[in-house]
Amino acid sequence: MKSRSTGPRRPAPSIEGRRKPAAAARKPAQSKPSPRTELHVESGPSAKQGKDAAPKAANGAREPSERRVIRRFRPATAQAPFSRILIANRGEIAVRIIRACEEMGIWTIAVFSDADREALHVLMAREAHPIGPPPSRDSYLRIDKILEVAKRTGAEAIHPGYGFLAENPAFAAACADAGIVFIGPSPEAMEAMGDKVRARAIMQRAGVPVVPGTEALAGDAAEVARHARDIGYPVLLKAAAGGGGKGMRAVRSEAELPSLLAQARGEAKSAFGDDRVFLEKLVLRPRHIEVQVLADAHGHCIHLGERECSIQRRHQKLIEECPSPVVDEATRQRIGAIAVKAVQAVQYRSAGTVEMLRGDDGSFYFMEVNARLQVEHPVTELVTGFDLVKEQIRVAAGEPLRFQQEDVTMKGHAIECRIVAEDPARNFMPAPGTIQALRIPSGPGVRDDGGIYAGFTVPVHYDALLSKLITWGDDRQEAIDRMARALEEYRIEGVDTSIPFHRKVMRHPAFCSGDLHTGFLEEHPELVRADTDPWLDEIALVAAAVAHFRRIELASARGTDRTLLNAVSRWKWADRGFDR
Ligand code: MV4
Repeated sequence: MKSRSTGPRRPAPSIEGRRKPAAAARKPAQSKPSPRTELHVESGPSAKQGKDAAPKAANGAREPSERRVIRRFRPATAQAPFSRILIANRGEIAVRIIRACEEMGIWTIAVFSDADREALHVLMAREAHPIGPPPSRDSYLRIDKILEVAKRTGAEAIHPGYGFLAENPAFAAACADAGIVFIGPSPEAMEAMGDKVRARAIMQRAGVPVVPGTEALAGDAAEVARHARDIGYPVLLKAAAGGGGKGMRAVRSEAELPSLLAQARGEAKSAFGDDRVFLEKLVLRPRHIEVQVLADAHGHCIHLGERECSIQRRHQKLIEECPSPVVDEATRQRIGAIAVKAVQAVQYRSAGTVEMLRGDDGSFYFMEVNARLQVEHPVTELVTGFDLVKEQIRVAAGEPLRFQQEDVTMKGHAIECRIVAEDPARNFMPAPGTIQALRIPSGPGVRDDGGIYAGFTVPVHYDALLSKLITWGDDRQEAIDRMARALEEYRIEGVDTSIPFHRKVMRHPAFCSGDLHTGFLEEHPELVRADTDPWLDEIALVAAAVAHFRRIELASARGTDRTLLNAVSRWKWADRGFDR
């Protein structure tokens, strides 16, 4: 529900030298760190390049916005691949990477925009540095600022997470130029996979199955129509520079082609500055099935099975699972080998994903390579037992893979629900606000990868992902049952979230039977419809207030103990997760 409490804010967790925006920012720097800081600060391992481990201003005072963590730093027990990593991201994925680094004894350096001063990743990192105003183009997308922090703090490597600069070849190249390891593939591999027409051609040459289609088409509608006739309708227009469905148009007959071509070109031009489009045969009722791969710098590459990601809305995935309900072991090895062949065609290194489309007839086609760690990586982790972030860090440092294909076994089933600050009943409208109360589920088979805490204000500037709830079970049914149970336990007050939507999906017959395809939510609109009175929250609030004041009246009439007056209402927490 919408944030409406005006009660006192929870005090912010301690950040030494934290700078408040506006007025406070102009105060002179503290010349002396607080006694608490002096007493407990550990500066961590110093940089290999011999730079200062703890950046100090010329007078020895701490930079005003810098902070140091008071927790004891536990250096690596074994030889860590790096001693200091900068995380060029925010939210749940930054937290996820910090957790891997903590386990490996690697010192973490966070960066944050002005909107994220109190974000969880800032609180959890060993140190954190400001990189600019809230809009991502002024902060999380600023290659210069991020590299400046990396050099100043002696970071040996940068983990880009996903989104932002994760698939930007210029960033990967700039890291290399600065002598800093980019934890991801080479700029060349990224570049090759970024252009969808080029990627198609490379894959075709490597013997990877692609959907029947064309190269980039520069010509007019008549020429495009000739190609469409060859392929046979229905066809799909796609942007050459594209990805993520932008500039995509399904064409069912020649009559619709000219106007749809103009639309596709226009959208591609504005989204990518490149109006080249190409054609593919339209795959009907497809499933989105992707294969996780892991490759080192020594030519070794393994696959870690597939994920099914068909439940999405406007190319935003909402639920993912591992394994796919329609992939048997023989198919898994077949598409796994295709995925390995695909990434080896570009000398790919690091964790990556080969996205495939599965037609209703069981055929698999290459779609694209996601040259990054993906949001949904935890389902693969739970089923294979690998820690993908740690493996990514190890291969980035040049270590050979410690596993062979035979060492990869899959056990049980995992499902991930993306908890986003959007209102599913209002067409997934963004619902930023302050998290007023939070109860995170736990118990057997439950993992929550979150980036929030009670009291945190979800900034409006970034994507709406608050956390990912992942459950594991012996089989798909147990994973679903655990997800349904965990979703009942989950409470996020203050912002609307996708939790009620996920509760409905977990008991939907089509989902439970595994009958998934990319049009699932269009086929089952009841899952995204508001099914209760949107005023119910307000009515309940008024009822709670009336009950409260009646209690006060009774208490004063009877002269009862004052503690009754101080009782905190729990009305929102007593609803057993009633689906709104
Ligand atoms: C397709 C397709 C059907 N036929 N290609 C959408 C984004 C991009 N990654 C690939 N996409 C599609 N390509 C052919 N030849 C259907 C989609 C598609 C889709 C794919 C994956 C997940 C969700 C999707 C939703 C709509 C369309």
